Amino acid sequence: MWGYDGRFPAPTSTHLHGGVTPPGSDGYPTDIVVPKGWRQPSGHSGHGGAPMPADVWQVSDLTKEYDYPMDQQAATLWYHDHRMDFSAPQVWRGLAGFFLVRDDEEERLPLSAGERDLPLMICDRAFDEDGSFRYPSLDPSLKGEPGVEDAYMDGVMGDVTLVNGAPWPELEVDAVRYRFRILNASNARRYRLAREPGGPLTQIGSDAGLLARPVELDAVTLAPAERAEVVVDFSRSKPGTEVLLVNTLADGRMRDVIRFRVARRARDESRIPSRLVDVEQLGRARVAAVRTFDFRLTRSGGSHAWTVNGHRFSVDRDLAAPRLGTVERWRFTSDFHHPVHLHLAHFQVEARDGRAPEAHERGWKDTVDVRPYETVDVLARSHGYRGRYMVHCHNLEHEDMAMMANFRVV
Ligand SMILES: [Cu+2]
Repeated sequence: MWGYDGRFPAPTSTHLHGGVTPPGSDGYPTDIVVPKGWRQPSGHSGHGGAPMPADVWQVSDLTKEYDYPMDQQAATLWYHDHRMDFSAPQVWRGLAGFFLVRDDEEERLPLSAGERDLPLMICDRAFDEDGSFRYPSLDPSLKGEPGVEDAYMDGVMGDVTLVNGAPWPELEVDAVRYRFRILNASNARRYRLAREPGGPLTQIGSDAGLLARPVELDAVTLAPAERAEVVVDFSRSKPGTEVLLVNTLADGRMRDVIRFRVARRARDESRIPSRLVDVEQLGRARVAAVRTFDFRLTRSGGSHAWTVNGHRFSVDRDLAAPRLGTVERWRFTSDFHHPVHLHLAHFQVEARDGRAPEAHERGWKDTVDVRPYETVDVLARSHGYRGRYMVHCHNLEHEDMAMMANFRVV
């Protein structure tokens, strides 16, 4: 149940990111919960370009019950706002959180648990002098004109790194293994996370579940909305020393993410098994259809918009109609960094520019980082429910500026 406590001033729509969720509970952008006294402006056009008639809105007053059947495997999911044209400023202000799914298969593994199994939500934000969130909205009340000033078209970045809401925190750890469920909850910033001093990060899970086998990496790259489950072993660090997690894609203060202070030696019964879970390989499945989705900036006349196959988002246009339970090859092409997210359908990366993906990208995913002028093929299975779902860019400013499309599972 999502409900208002009287403080958040604007409508919301809650999306469970990575959830296999019925369409009425998926957080469609026009399926909104509104605060007391809210009047939805009719003719509001937003970045979709076309006026949005009053009848496209499904409005719930004050509360809405969301149905999450949870017929899915253990994974690190999260939930966040998905309101039409306003997701970016609303997530920036804090409408996001973790949603951890567990199951017996995962619980049987001898991985770090309890206080040594920690979610880390990493994001960048900016603040005004009074401590309020600073965001370049055209209308900071979130009630009228959507969008950001033109200079922020590519995405909004902050100058403070938050981990679980705290700026550049320190965490005291035992000299043992920890399992970190890392989420990039930034609107637009990408991270390449590495240890300092150097050492391995062992990735054991991606967006939508555990990997088949652990993968040892020097660094873990996360585009907005991607998750990586990583085991960090502090046992070689002497008590009293520090280990930093840094973002090697950033400079200065924004390079720092979180500081671990290794406090003491301790018993550790965890280990990382060489085989984690069975991951069905979609590469062996029959491909029922092949579709292309091109993510780029489209200029027409004096205006520009982030588009999918040349279209700004429209509630009435479906770009695909996969059949329930089938596997399709979806090819994503781009002009920029676009983290492409599918609702409902989990997928596996099949190829990047025709080459097989690296080992850590061979698990289940719901978001893939499509890099500038790259072609990414994924094998996506539309499972669970029929109905209207979305494929969109998860750079939240691009998303608000129309880089979304419907697909309909039939
Ligand atoms: Cu984008």
